Parts: sequence; C-alpha cells; structure tokens
Amino acid sequence: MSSTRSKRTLLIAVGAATALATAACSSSDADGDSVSGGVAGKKVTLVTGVKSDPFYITMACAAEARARAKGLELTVEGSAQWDVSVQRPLVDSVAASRPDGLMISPVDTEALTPSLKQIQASGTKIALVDTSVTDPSIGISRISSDNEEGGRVAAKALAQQMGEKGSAIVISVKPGISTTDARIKGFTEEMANYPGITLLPTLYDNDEPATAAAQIQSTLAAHPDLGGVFAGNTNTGKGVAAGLKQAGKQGDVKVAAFDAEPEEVAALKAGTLQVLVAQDPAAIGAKAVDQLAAAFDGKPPAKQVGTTMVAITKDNMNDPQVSKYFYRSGC
Ligand code: T6T
Repeated sequence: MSSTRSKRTLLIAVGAATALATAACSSSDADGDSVSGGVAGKKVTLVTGVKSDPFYITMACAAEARARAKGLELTVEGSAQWDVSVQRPLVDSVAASRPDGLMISPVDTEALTPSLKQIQASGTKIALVDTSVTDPSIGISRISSDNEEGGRVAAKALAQQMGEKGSAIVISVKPGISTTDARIKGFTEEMANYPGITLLPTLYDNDEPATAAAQIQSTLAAHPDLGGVFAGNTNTGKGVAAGLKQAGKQGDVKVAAFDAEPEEVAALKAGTLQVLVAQDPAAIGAKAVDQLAAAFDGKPPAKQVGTTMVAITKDNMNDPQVSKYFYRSGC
C-alpha cells in the first residue's frame, strides 16, 4: 500500500479469525443505496481478470446487484485466461462502444495503459477493481484489498504453522500483476523476520493449477525438507493442494494460500491447506459501482477504497462471520 495513502488498518477479532479492514481512504458521497437522476440508465462495462474465476464471479454478482439497485445497465466481460493478448480485444471493444463507465481488472500494470488512457480521454469513467496500473492518471477510483498487508498476514501465519523453521517457497501467477506482486512483497519482507526460515526462489505458474501442482512436486523432489508454501491466488492454491495430495504430503507441508474459492475451502477443510487469506470481492464490485454512480451524479468519488481481508483456518471456517467470505461459483 503506498505510504502517501492515509489508511487505517484495523485488526478486528471476528470469532477466532482476524479481519483486516482498511477503511476507505477518503469518504465520498457514494453509498450503497443512493440513486439520483444523473445515474439511472448509465451504461457500465465490467472487464474481469478471468471470467471463470470464483473471485471475479463473486465480484460480478455483487456489482450486478448494486447496479440494478442504482438503475445502471451493467455488462460483464472477462478473459478466458490471465493474458494481455486475451484481455486486449475486450478492452478494444470497450473503446469502440464507449460506455459511460468501465470497471476493469487489468491483467498487467503497463501493457493496457495506452488503451485505457484513450478510453478515459473519450469520456468513459474508469474504476480499477482488484488490480491496477502503474500510471496514476488512470481511473477515478481504485478499489482493492491491501495486498501487501495480506502478504504479511500470510507470512506470519505460515511461519507459525512451520514452527518458524525450515524452507518455504512462494508460487504465484506471473510478474507484473499489481495484486500478486504486492502480496509477494509483503510476504517476503515479513518472512525476513524469521531467520529460521529459508525462502527458496519464487516460482510462477501462469495461473495454471496443473503447473502449480507440478512445481510443488518438483520442489519437494529437490528439497525434501520443504516445510511451507505461500500460494499467491486461487488457481495457485488449488494447484498446490492437488500437488501435495499427489505427493502424499498433505498436512506435512504447511500452506498459506490467498483467496477462498470452493476448492481452496475444501482443501482447508481436508487439512491440505492450513490458512486462507480471503478477500472481499463482493465489496470490491459493489463499491466500484458506488464510486462510478457518485461520479455520474457529479459527486467526488473516493480515489482509493480498501476492502476487508480475513485469515481463515480450520478452527474458524464454520463461523458465519468468516464463512460469509467464501467465494461463489455462481450468482
Ligand atoms: O487473487 C485474485 C485477485 O485478487 C488477483 O488479482 C488475481 O487472482 C485472483 O483473481 C484469484 O484467482
């Protein structure tokens, strides 16, 4: 999280879980239920990272509900996979259709910026959801988790699971994604506080569970003493869980994984994963609609909006205050 952001990170005990809530960095007139003449009928397109990903499905469901409540026309698009060449045609079609608003999770911090600049210059208001781009001029609002903090939470939890000793590895998607890069930064910096833990070089799986499964098995072959894994997102968490099961190492190698999609939750219940750092994609989607609605209505949107994360373990996953953060595979 940038140091210039005024932020309030609140540790809230939620049952046995801890919820990390970063309150909105500046208040805005936007709220969940205000509807006014400047808003109804406006057309908004949501372009998610990967359409089939429960993180983005959960985000889209909430965005659709909030858009309906405000009388906005929301169209949801999404890439088939995490790839600039797959997301670019979706962005180009937005440039052609010129909606009033665009909510987008750019799959890269740089590659799509020229297209986004052009879309913004033509009058479309942009809200960056989840991921963002380096260029600060893009977007009237940026809504996301505090991913660096999430990485730190994962490191503390994994170190505790490992008894603060042994070797650990980070497996993530690919470099150049604002969110997963921030998680790795927070995780790596926090892990430096545990001298008994040796971090192996980070591996990237291109958001492919099968690749993550193969990577964890080859890491185990090269480092039989491997004690811990940080899986940077849903598909990596799924893949690491599958790989550990295939190697017969479930429960022996401790895993902290980001997100809480159904297969990760099942692996947590089975004891293959030990900690999930769940985000609140529903809040990201709903709050992004609120910020666009505020802008349509001539009110000042919040430039940055932080959303909650919750550390989930087997001990607290049945607490309704925790399980409400499980991601959905459908609306
Ligand atoms: O972890 C989420 C999201 O926050 C990240 O930007 C990309 O991966 C996910 O979509 C989960 O697959």
